[in-house]
Amino acid sequence: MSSPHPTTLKPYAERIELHTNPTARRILEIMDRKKTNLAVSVDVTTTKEALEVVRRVGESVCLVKTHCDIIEDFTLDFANELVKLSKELDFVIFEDRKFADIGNTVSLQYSSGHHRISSWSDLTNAHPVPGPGIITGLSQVGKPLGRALLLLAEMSSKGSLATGSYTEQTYKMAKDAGRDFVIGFIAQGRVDTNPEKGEDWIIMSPGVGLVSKGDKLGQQYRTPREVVYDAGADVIIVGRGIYGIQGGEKAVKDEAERYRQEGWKAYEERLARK
Ligand code: 5BU
Repeated sequence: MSSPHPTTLKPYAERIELHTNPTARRILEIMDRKKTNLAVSVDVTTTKEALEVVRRVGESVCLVKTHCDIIEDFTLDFANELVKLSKELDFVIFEDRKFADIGNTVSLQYSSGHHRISSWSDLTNAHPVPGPGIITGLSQVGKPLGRALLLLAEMSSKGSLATGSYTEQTYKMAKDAGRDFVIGFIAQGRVDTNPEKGEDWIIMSPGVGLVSKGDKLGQQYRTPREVVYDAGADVIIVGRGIYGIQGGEKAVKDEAERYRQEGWKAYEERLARK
């Protein structure tokens, strides 16, 4: 058996000092303080439902992930309410925008338009496919605001082309950019192979479920333990497994707590492997 990835042996709290980006530091601080590596993806289509889910799961999560372009009645008032809840309930906002264009266009998509993502989202993500200009374009907008970026190194969906040398080059692109704005990856496991001393990346994995193994559109699920203990990811991202649970308000809250406990147990067990 190969030895565990060095980052996976460090407590989240000890990794804070390895980051200069304020959002990265805040994520790790919250994870440690609230004992949670759970992110809930709030993929509902109205602001009312979205705020309801956030209020139910807020205490159990380190991050709330949004897709602002699926919300029919999105306004900046909604975004402000989300920011208020993120302070009250202590979580980071992650707009899963998956930017994928040239630097100039993504900087406009990030700062402007109907959604003004950079004004309310602490963290966002981008496909590396256009090359490093996408990082430069987004960082011009986000870095002065203390925001952070994840690169999409892998995806959870069946048949994804983000594998092998694409994933390796994504890691290299992040290293070349430095860790003041790019703080990690969306990936299915540790893509930061052979990290140097002091190098630390936050890995977040979607495609997590305790019950279902997938959906009819190519999504594939693994359990929190497979993601955190076996694959060494830092944050589990759960959508339908939590907000889609039947049974009303309390069921959603309880299910978030169940995933939080599963994710945290897997993290504690991975630390104990030393
Ligand atoms: P689900 O309901 O748990 O399947 O939702 C997963 C969420 O994570 C959803 O918002 C996706 O857009 C997002 N996601 C994903 O599922 N897989 C990926 O590789 C990436 C994002 Br990147």
